[in-house]
Amino acid sequence: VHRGQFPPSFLFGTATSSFQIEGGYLQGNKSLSNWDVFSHMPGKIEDGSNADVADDHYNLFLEDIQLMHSLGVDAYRFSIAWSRVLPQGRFGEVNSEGIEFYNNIIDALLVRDIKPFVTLNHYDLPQLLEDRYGSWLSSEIQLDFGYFAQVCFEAFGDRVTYWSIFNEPNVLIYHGYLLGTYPPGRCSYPFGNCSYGDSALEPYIATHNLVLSHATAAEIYRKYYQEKQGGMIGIVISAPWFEPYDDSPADRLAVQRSLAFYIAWFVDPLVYGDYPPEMRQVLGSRLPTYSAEERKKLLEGKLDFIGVNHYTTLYVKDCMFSSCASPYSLGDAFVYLTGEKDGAYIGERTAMPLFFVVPRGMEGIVTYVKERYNNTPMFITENGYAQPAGAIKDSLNDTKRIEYHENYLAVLSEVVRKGADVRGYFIWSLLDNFEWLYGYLIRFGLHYVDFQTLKRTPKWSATWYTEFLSEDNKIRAI
Ligand code: GCO
Repeated sequence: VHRGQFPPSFLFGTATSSFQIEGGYLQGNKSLSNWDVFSHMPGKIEDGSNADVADDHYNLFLEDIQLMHSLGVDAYRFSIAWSRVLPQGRFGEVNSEGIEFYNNIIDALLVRDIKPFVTLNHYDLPQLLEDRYGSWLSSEIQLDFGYFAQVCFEAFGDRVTYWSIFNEPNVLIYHGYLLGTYPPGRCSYPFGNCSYGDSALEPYIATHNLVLSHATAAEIYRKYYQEKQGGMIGIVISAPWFEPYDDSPADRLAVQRSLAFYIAWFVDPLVYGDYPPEMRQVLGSRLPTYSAEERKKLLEGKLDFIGVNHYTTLYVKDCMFSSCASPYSLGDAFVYLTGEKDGAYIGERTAMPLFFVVPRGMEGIVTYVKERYNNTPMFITENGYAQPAGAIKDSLNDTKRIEYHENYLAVLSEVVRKGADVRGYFIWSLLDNFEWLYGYLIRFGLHYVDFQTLKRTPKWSATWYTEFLSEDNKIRAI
């Protein structure tokens, strides 16, 4: 597979997020984020690590942009740390050092002809907003998020034209409010990592405020920036593919419920102005409703693109009629997710739990999003292969990663050829980095990072990507 099999304007890039790479957690007037605080709590991160330093990208960003330049990417997907730009949320000043940091990144990208593809929220927020009013559980967050979005559009929008308002809100909600495994570490589900309080509605409330925060940011962009800056705004969603465990009507329905409870819950409101009917059917009035005014705001803000983060495919079993709820269920969806059937895995296992190599899943998910959302433009905003932690000598020859990308890209090029409006593909990740719950135990990078010396070394996959992206391959198309 080579880039000539994709349309000439198709963007290829790499992706990162601020908390996972920046470090510098107290540098440049930044305040503590919810993830700073959470990762410092004992027992939350598997290897007992934190991201105080991480890849030290805060200090080494130029070197990292140089690595991207060597790869020959068209675009770079990264996120802005809210706690750097507005350390006190809307209760304090805009931090000029934070603005300067991201300005430097954006300018360094542009002189190398790399397009910035910016995420406003990749899970992290100033801890102050958690302490003061409970972040996503309060409608007050809309004011803060809207203000943060506006500050970013104003400061960077003259050069940034791709805005992902949220990254994987579905992961944020499931981990943060159902399982308690991400901040704020709340459980509304009997199988979570903390004691089960009387809080079964919290995920629905938090999502409601998050979706309305998106709508607020979109409204601000459409009203004040769209015409002048001409950018696209979208959402990025964690989007596995699901296959029925048994070819039974119950399991096939369970697949539809999984897609609704995991993906459409967050995307339907931003396209159709309401939650998915499949969810309403199960939840009735436990699911909040949008007022006429909110619905109007949602519809006017409408997404310009949907970002699909795709890594894995899982089997889905129905639990509505047989009881099988576990941590691998999607809350109230009455489903059970697994990668295993009859002693065999759905695809090759990777170092990441539940991440299996199933290239056909790319076709499944892209086709689902295309059909459900009338071929709204899409980007594959993440796709990547997890290696276990290991010494450099065992990590550089990552032929499995190369194979993974080749196979997923081959399927993607077919789906695009068949008419899916996918406009770009980002490899997760440029660098090995802080992998949330797993700390430094799992490596997704095209570049190996020695977390002692911070030295970056290209893996074989970096060389492969460079070759894949080469001009010769671009020309082969014609
Ligand atoms: C996200 C993802 C990334 C992860 C990657 C591997 O929120 O976009 O969680 O940050 O590092 O998906 O798990």
